[in-house]
Amino acid sequence: MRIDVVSIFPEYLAPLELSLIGKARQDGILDLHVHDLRSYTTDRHRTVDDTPYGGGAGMVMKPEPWSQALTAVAEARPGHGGKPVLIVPSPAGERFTQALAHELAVEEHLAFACGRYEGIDERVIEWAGDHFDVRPVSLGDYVLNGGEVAVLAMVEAVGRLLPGVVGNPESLVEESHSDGLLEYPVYTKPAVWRDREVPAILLSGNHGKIAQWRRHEQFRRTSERRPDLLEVFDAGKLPKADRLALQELGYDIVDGRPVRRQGTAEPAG
Ligand code: 6GU
Repeated sequence: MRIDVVSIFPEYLAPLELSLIGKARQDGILDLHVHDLRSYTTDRHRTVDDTPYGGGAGMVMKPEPWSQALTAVAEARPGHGGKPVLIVPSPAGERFTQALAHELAVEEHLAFACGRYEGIDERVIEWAGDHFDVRPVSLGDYVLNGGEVAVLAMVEAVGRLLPGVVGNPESLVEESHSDGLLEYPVYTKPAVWRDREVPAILLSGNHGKIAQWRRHEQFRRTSERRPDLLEVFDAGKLPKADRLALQELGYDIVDGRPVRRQGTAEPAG
């Protein structure tokens, strides 16, 4: 996969040289390029922003440096496939999810346009549609100063799904959000630490019981911490043990979705 990132703070992306993503680049799995938006300016001051039409606080990123930078990125696309995907990090975008990470992981070419200030002139986003499949994307409902930190998160989430990046691909199966539930709690040695014991079932050697306990913990945690995930969880074709686990936690399955039984308390959280 090729990834291009355009930013006025290219140094912000330095962590992408580290750890699994850095290794993927060394191994030739990920061809990642970071571009300084200012190198696409033509004035003496390398200006990338200006005041907003209509007034208001802050500055807006000028269109021309962006069109120059994105044209260079579009021309660098590998192979002769379709349009590359252009992710525009923004709190006003669609939510970034594990499902979107999987969608992006099969693309040949991704580009990220890191806005700062109040954002990029909207005409750039429209124009870019001629060259890219444009997707404004948000990490969540809070505001960052710019897209760079969001890009670090998204490149890591996508990069680790590329074949050969995570050593043991089974690690990708049993983790939070891979099946719409949060992950079960994990423990390692010692078996007793500061008077706290590891749950006895995990020391039993009974792998069937352990799998059942972990599944129950997934439902319990998701119910406590993320009831919103459980509301949309597909409980239509669950095995008997999973249905029982949900019932013990106070849920009935109605039209294939877990629904909190009348009279059961909100989970503590
Ligand atoms: Cl993707 N960008 C910015 N600037 N702020 C955010 C965000 C992205 N996601 C949440 N807040």
